[in-house]
Amino acid sequence: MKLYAHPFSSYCQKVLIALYENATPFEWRLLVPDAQQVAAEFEMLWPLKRFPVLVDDGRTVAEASIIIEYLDLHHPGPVRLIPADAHAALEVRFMDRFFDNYVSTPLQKIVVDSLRPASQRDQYGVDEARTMLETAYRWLDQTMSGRVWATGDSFSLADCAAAPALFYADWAHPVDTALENVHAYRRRLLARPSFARAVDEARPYRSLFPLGAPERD
Ligand SMILES: N[C@@H](CCC(=O)N[C@@H](CS)C(=O)NCC(=O)O)C(=O)O
Repeated sequence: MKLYAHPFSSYCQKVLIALYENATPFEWRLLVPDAQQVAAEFEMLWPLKRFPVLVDDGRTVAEASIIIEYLDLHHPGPVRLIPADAHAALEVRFMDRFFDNYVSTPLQKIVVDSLRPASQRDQYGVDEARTMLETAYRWLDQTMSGRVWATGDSFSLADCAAAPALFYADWAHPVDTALENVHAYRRRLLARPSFARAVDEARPYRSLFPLGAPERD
């Protein structure tokens, strides 16, 4: 399998966690500015040019959640990231949507806006994104009460989504210190070996964070 990805990208880290959880072998196709051949392959595979993209036996799989679902179906390992029970799987997919739509999406809005020329910035949209993050953090703090992982005791697809989302969201819009359940969950995610590895592999790229990476994590 080949993974078109960049180590500092949050959605790529989401998939890397799944791969590392099960020690699934794959070949990196590193999307860096001077790798023109890789970029050309990537654009042919997925003209929408959002990464990561997985290629397995001639089949192209895009969208991080779908890649993880695909891995669970076609390359399962000891850690099942989608529960076999359909009701439990629904809850996992719901929490995965929560982290993508209400943490990662506003996070991306803030980060991408900061890369625009000053005259083209969208202050209204950024304020909306910050408000959404505040609401999401508060909801998550209540939801995580008594839970170890996003849906309870088992690590899942939802935790793959949560780890990079909360990691970078706390950099862009810090989580209130009063939200202890969110902070504790974020720390547990950082201590998980699969995510710790992804974070370590991305350390050389921290200067890419346009808002300035804090001296922590
Ligand atoms: N919905 C996509 C989002 C992927 C995404 O936004 N990836 C970012 C990197 S974290 C990207 O491709 N950025 C490049 C761009 O926006 O041009 C998924 O779940 O995989």
